[in-house]
Amino acid sequence: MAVLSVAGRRIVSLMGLLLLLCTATVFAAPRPGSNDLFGCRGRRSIRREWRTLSTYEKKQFTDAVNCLLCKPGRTPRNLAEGVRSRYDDLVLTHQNQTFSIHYVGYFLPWHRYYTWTIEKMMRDECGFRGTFPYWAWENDCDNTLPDDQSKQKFLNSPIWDGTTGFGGNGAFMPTPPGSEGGAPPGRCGGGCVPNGQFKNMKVNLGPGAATAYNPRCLSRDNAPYFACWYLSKNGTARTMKATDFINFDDIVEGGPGFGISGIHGGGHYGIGGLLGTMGDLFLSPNDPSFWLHHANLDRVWWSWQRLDSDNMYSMGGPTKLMDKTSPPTQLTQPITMGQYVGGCGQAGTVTVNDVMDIRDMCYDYDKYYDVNANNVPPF
Ligand SMILES: [Cu+2]
Repeated sequence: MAVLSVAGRRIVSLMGLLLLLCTATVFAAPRPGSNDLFGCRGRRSIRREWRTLSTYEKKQFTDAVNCLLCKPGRTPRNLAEGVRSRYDDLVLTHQNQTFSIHYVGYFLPWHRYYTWTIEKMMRDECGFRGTFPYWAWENDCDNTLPDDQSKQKFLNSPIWDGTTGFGGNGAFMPTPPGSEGGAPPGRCGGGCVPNGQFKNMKVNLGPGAATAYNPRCLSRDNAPYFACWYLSKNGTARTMKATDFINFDDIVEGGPGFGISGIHGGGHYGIGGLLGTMGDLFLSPNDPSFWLHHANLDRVWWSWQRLDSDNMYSMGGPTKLMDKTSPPTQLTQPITMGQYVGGCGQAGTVTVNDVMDIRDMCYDYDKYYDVNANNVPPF
């Protein structure tokens, strides 16, 4: 073995230092009283906004998603014939639980654990060592601009970049007769995603709750005007000003109807419109932009939790879909991803209480929203 010169050793140690600086993981002392249910072993990864990632970091993320799209699924065919990939296992879990995880108090905790689960699968099964991204949508939405400029700003977001990003809008397809009621105002796509890192992916399940094998393209039907109605800075600020969890969840989820969609529906129907994958309540995780949107919803919730110690473990809201007379959601409610999702060592079933503090789940965010929806350092 060659002996390194002093200069050579200096280069090696400089490389080591650079590697250390480049890694997305920080070491954090476990919080007192936390039981390391999620196996953090003192490590915490810090999620960052998509456009602050380097080209290399973006590729690490999209490669890991593509890896899950290529690995064989584990759900037996007799349970869901359409499942082909590990990614489909994840989509199926969302499809199967759709009516119990939306428009209920349980919505935010369930989707927090779901997003944590894909990150865990990417790390454990696909060797992902990168940064999990979020989409700070106000960067692409400014409803104080004239309509045409606001639309162009949304469509030209680096999120949709045709090379490094999630790809652009589908070609315009007219609203099919009879489905006008499901079309968000200003929808302008509907066809297959034409470029980007997921251009060739196959959507195997759906539409809706269907689980037969039905391979087709990933589709997008952007509705920029509608999206920015909710996702401009003032929509997030309105959410951050919620007075308690029930009020907060109500504003985030809104209701059925394009006039009351909230920041959750604003992103789903703003990206997926009527004919796009993200607009399908059951199937939306099949569009990888789902994870960017949900990571930011999670960041809004976490930022709101951090505003006040009363918010941190505040829970409630209906246990039955849109039924405000149903019993309130409790911290003891179990959350499950089902038998075929997650990996070695994943806590199979956790409770809402377990996912209330994301520092126990081995991650945090580089920036939080303040009450006026400015991005500020963690507080
Ligand atoms: Cu969902």
